[in-house]
Amino acid sequence: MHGLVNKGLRDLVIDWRGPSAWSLVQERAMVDEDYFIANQAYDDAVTYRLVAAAAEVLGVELTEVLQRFGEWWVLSTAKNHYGALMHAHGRSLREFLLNLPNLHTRVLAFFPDLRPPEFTSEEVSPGRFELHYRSERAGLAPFVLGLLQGLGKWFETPVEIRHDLKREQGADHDVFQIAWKDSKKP
Ligand code: 1MF
Repeated sequence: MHGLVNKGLRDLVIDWRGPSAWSLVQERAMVDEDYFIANQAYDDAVTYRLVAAAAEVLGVELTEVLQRFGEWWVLSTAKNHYGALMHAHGRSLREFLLNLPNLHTRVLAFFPDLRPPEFTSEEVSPGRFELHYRSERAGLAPFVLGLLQGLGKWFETPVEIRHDLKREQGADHDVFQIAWKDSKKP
């Protein structure tokens, strides 16, 4: 994955437990790089090893690391490095979810090496979306759950998210139900 992803994970570990924890993660994951180059594609195995090592060093489940990392990606990595991209895709959670299917198309124009997942979103009713997530990468659904929670915080919209259909449990792909209080409702 893109260097920005590994850098984001590094920053999260340092924010969570300090630089010494990051050193341990690097050691366990057998990753020598201290700095990841933002516009370079790295082997996915590097990211998976870093996430697994972070779970061991921090003493939490893999899914918790991925979920926290999803929130961190939106609220820190994307905000600090790609604020304009984020702002261009919506001024509300509803707008952003409607635009999510196009998000990676924009980035692909600049960075053809990207292997983005596919999102399709459907507005079921005001304040309710069904989001379909398809990826060539396995095991990252908790990351996407964290991304959605991060988006809720980004737009200061408390969300409830259900992850009903799971690829991990044999479904064709992952489906999330996202719900919030629609202020326009009576
Ligand atoms: O293939 C990749 O390396 C890759 C890296 C990051 C693919 C996708 C992403 C972003 N995506 C991560 C989930 C991947 C899960 C999977 O593969 O199954 C997060 C998408 C997302 C969802 C909700 C809200 C915000 C989101 O992301 C915002 C975003 C997306 C892409 C970038 C930044 C923020 C980005 C920007 C520039 C990049 C790469 C990624 O690279 C460039 C582009 C131009 C010039 C230099 C570098």
